[in-house]
Parts: sequence; structure tokens; C-alpha cells
Amino acid sequence: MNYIELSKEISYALRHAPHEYGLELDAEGWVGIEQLIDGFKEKKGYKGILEGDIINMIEASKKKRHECFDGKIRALYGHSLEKKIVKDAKIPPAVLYHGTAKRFIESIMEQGILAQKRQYVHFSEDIETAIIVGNRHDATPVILKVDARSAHADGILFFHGGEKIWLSELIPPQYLEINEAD
Ligand code: HQG
Repeated sequence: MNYIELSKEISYALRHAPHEYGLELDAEGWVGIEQLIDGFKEKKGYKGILEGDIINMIEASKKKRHECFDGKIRALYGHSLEKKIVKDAKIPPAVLYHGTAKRFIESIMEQGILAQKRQYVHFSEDIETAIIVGNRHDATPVILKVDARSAHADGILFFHGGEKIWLSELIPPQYLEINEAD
């Protein structure tokens, strides 16, 4: 089984389209692994899918996008569903990064970073990860440095996503500066 394809399809199901797979997520985004498997068996290429394939895919992935617990699975971040996934607010690192396209900078510096189609804005803990995220939008992305300590002190809520991913609501421009490369 191609784990990259499997990871993408599980992300699609758990972040954006559970109903296409006959799934109902709970408030925190969890669904039974058995239910997910049943939903996938209906899809082309996944007839023989086993729980072990899903566990192996999560372990093999460089980026932790999904987690399993107590017979359930969920996507850690990235959701676009209308019903907002409930997250516990956490204290963020003092500084976070957001990699984005040059063409978005003017608008971001006016309006702040918006969640756009997703439920939350996504940040990276380090510049390397932010560059990879930004590369999805631009070959030479701009890295924004976020003063998360001040934003948090001013009452903006932060949530932990994946290993190096943090989430938040809108981040106004006063907490942002362009991280100039050395
Ligand atoms: C931009 C992937 C104009 C924002 C990644 C971003 C990440 C604005 C784009 C995760 C704006 C939305 C999320 C404003 C924000 N004006 N543009 N005011 N505010 N934007 O894909 O953060 O690999 O929804 O800068 O690696 O790029 O799939 O968000 O460029 O971790 O696991 O609007 O998704 O994870 O794009 O990526 P996205 P993102 P996976």
C-alpha cells in the first residue's frame, strides 16, 4: 500500500469530508478506526485495507498528521469542516513562524493572518518547517515571525496541532514581522 496516498486520503476524510466515507466525527475530531476502515473499503484501491496499514502509515510519516488512541483516530490539524473541532488552549512558544507566499503579504499585513478555508490559522515552531509550508504556495516563500508570547498575553488563544504545528484564531498584524533571511 502506498502510504503517502493513504495519508492524503485519510487527511481528506478526517479534515474535510468525513460524510463521503460515512463517518461522523466527535467534538474533538475522533472516529473509530473500524468505522474508518469500513468507509475506506468502499473506495477504489482500499478493499483490503487493515488497521496495521493505518498504524504503519502514521509511523512512517515524517510529519505527524494523525493520531490513534483507544481504537479511535483523528487528524491533528488542518480541518475545514463547518463544525469546529474543540481544542484545549495551551501556552505557545514565545515565537512562532508562518510560511506564506509573497503575493499574500500585503493583504496579511493589512488584515492579519486569517484561517481562510480552515478552522484555525497554522504556525510552525521552526523556520525550516515554515519554509516547507510556504513552499506549497510559493517557490521562494516569505517567513513571518509571530510574537506569540505577546499575542497570548493579550488574550489570543493558541492550540497545539502536530509535533511542530500550533493553531490559533486570527493573528492581527501588530504581532507579525517579516523574518529576513541571514
Ligand atoms: C494565507 C499543511 C491573504 C496563508 C501545511 C496561507 C500546514 C492570507 C493561505 C497546514 C491571509 C492558506 C496549513 C490574508 C492567511 N490575506 N492570504 N489576510 N491570511 N493567508 O493551506 O498555513 O502537509 O489553508 O498565509 O504544511 O499554508 O497538509 O494554510 O498561505 O501545516 O499536513 O492563506 O497544512 O499540512 O493556506 O497550511 P492553507 P497553511 P499538511
